[in-house]
Amino acid sequence: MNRYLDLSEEVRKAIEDKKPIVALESTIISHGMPYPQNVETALKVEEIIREHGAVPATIGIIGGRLKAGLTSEEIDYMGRAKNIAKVSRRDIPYLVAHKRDGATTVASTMIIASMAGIRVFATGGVGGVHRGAEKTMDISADLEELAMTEVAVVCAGAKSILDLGLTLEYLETKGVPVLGYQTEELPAFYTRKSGFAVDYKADTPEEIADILRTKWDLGLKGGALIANPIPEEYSMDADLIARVIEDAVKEAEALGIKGKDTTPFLLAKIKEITGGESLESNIQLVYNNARLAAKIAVSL
Ligand code: PSU
Ligand code: MN
Repeated sequence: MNRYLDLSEEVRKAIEDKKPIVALESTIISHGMPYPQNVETALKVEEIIREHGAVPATIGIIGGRLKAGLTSEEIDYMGRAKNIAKVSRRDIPYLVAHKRDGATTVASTMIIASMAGIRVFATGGVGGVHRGAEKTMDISADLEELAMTEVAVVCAGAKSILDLGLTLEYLETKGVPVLGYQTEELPAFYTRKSGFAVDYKADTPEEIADILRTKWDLGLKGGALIANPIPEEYSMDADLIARVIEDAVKEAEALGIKGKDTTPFLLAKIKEITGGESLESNIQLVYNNARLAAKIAVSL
């Protein structure tokens, strides 16, 4: 075991007993949702994973220790504390060396999950190629991580704050399979449709587990993106959300928002404009992804 890594008691026991484990990220807690909904959601997600026969491992960095499995007190702390850094791959050494706290993104959650031997991870949305990336070169490190680290990420697709077409092109170049769960189309987070096709449709968690096992048995490195559409009853009006995102992207440009602040700024703006509706959709799609991830982990 890596000397910088701490396992929670529950995760340690699950590894020992060879039980299925699902990783969860903490940027969604510290930067993705307001308090107290962030903490309530994080705890409920863990409960859903347990109900489906797997063990949750919420991942983060506390006092410079990489944590696979946070206690409910630690989750509450990550949800309440201000100034918790958003941590991607490049930030890990600094935070660990300086014994700081950090909320892990998809990329850094994959790294820590992989250190703990965890292969399945549930979240809301992944980072990707931003609109205008041909100029800004703003491409999330999440995509590079999917190319190199053996973890399958279950998400509800990606928000159209990103350029979804370019994101798919990037994933193709990097050899990352994009599997649609019971869909041919890449979902766009708040909505079930995006106009872009996934690489392959998979109809059951067992089929997904089989494809993942085969990929890794073949010695092909890297992960996979599992796209799980938001349940119909919680999906939002496509025109409304398109307009809101358009406005948010324009405002970010006008304010000169750059780098790691872009995604949190856009997410906060969308929430500000659409109020509780988008938050409720966001929460429900995370629950939906937790259910699917637990089933895939059990099957694996
Ligand atoms: N997209 C969402 N919700 C999120 C994120 C992205 O819809 O919470 C977070 C995730 O933690 C993701 C990170 O890994 O933002 C990507 O940030 P960046 O674009 O700066 O790589
Ligand atoms: Mn970026």
